[in-house]
Amino acid sequence: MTPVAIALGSNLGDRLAHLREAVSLLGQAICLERVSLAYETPPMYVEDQPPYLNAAVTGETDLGPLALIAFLKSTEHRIGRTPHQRFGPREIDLDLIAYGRLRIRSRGSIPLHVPHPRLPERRFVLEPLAEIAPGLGLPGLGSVSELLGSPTVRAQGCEPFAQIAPR
Ligand code: PH2
Ligand code: MG
Ligand code: MG
Repeated sequence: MTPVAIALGSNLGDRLAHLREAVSLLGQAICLERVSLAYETPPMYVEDQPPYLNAAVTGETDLGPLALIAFLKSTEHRIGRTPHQRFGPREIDLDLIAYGRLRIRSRGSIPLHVPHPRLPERRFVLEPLAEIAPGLGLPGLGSVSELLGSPTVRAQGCEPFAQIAPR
């Protein structure tokens, strides 16, 4: 079993229902350990879109990294994700943040990057992750709580919104 961290986001339709369904489906292939609150966050990169709900989960899985990424994609599909522009609005987004201590930087026909390369600039990923795994080390990037100390990150909005899992 390998420890993994996954970031969740939704800004279309019933955002909270999408996050809850995602957590329930993720449980089919990941032994979930912790589920963060949902946080409401202003959209980054493409600012003309609705606010997001973001969250994070940690757990352990028997899937290899490629199988896990394929599982995340198929789960997005099952929840009803439709094609959207890069950084644009989406029903559900499931991003692999960390897979054990694995570090991949591959620019092949299918680019593959673990840990997620834009993690250090995203409070909407770091804050939920800090709630459930503050000491988590991201290979090559530092720990979650270190990254969250950056002033540019701290300047971004991120407000607790609701509980996802009844735990
Ligand atoms: N996801 C994006 C682009 N911008 N902004 C916020 N606040 N939260 C997201 O999950 C997000 C975003 C594309 O993946
Ligand atoms: Mg994303
Ligand atoms: Mg994604």
